[in-house]
Amino acid sequence: MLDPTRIAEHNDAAHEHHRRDYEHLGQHLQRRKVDIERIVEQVQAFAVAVPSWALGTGGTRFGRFPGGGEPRDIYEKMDDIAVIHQLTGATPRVSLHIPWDEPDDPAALRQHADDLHLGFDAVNSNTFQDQPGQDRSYKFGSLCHTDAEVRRQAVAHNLHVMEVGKTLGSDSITIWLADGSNYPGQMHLRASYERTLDGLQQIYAQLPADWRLFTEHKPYEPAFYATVVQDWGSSLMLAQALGARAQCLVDLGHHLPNTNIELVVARLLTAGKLGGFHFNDSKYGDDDLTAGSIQPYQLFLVFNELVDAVQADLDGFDPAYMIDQSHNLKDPIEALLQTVENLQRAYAQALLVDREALATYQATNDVLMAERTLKRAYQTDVTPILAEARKRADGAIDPVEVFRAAGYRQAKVDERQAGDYVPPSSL
Ligand code: AFD
Ligand code: MN
Ligand code: MN
Repeated sequence: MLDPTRIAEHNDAAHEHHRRDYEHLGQHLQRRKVDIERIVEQVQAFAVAVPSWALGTGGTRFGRFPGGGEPRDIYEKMDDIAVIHQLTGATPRVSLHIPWDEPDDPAALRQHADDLHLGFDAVNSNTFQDQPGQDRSYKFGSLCHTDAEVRRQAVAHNLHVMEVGKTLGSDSITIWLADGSNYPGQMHLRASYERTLDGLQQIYAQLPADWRLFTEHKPYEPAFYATVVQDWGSSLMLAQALGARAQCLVDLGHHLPNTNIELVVARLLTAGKLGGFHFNDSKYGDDDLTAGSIQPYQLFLVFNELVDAVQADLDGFDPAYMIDQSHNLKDPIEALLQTVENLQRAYAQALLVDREALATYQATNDVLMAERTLKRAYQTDVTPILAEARKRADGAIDPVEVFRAAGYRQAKVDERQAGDYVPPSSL
């Protein structure tokens, strides 16, 4: 972790400018009848899980350009996540991918996490790649496979992942399936869905009583013709067929261009089936770019639905917030610091929406004023609120600045030998 006195020194140096900005914003919000303190408290309570696969440099199928000082194992990944949490106060949990980050000794990993004041969010299973020594191949699918033995193996893997998760203290499993086909005729469209549901039912039957199971949809890649769980409709059908503890996970990059994702979120909320998010951003496909980097207004509109749901006290509303990004060019830690800030920004902006006024404009069909109400919140610079929330959590007023000044990455370059890091696929 970083030396806390470094963070304190940085905050002291930045304090005077920050104080003035914060006061100014507080007065501005007061005129809008918003208590800035309430917003800071809510931003402070926001937490998002970091995926274990986001700490090393990512890549595409064309290549990978690793930076130095990458974590070599899950223990070092946890160390990096602890630094992100130290600077932001907002990433207390890790979402583990198995087998990429399968711990040899889950109890020992849990102890390491405890020492770092970290916990575990959803565990992720992987039946989209073959592992060394594996009995059957997933080349033609896993839960959807025509061969019952492959399906059995995929179910067993998910049960194993849940066992690991139980030891770690997780309370949910995310299942993303690459299952699908590349050509018309290759796969029976209805039968493959039914086999998938059957496998998920076997997994769901073993789900610990206090756990949730998330199905994650994705339109294409690696299946280029038909993916079994290709859209939120398929995901919702599965979750509804499975039962109350099955919900849908929305990965922001898993939609075809121009999909209205906030509307998808609203529909899943209505169905009581919004399980959580994989935050990232994209221009074209499953690009896994920094959340809020390409379409910040969309991110705000998604959070607007979430804040609205909280205020409406919707049944079963308890979304798991997770990041799912691949950092090909940026330093992964810096990219994650930036991501956390972008998520908190969208959340804080959404908290500023004057919902009473919006409801009135909607009721009277005042289109312009309704839109302007959203824009007014979105266009408010909430930077001082984010900085204040971090400062109160003993984090940094400017996390990236402190991270760079502290020389953490350089220290890791010296300490962590290159060459041992095995990158996950670019999925
Ligand atoms: C997929 C999904 C899913 C999965 C990941 C692996 O987003 O969350 O765990 O890739 O990198 O595209
Ligand atoms: Mn995802
Ligand atoms: Mn993805």
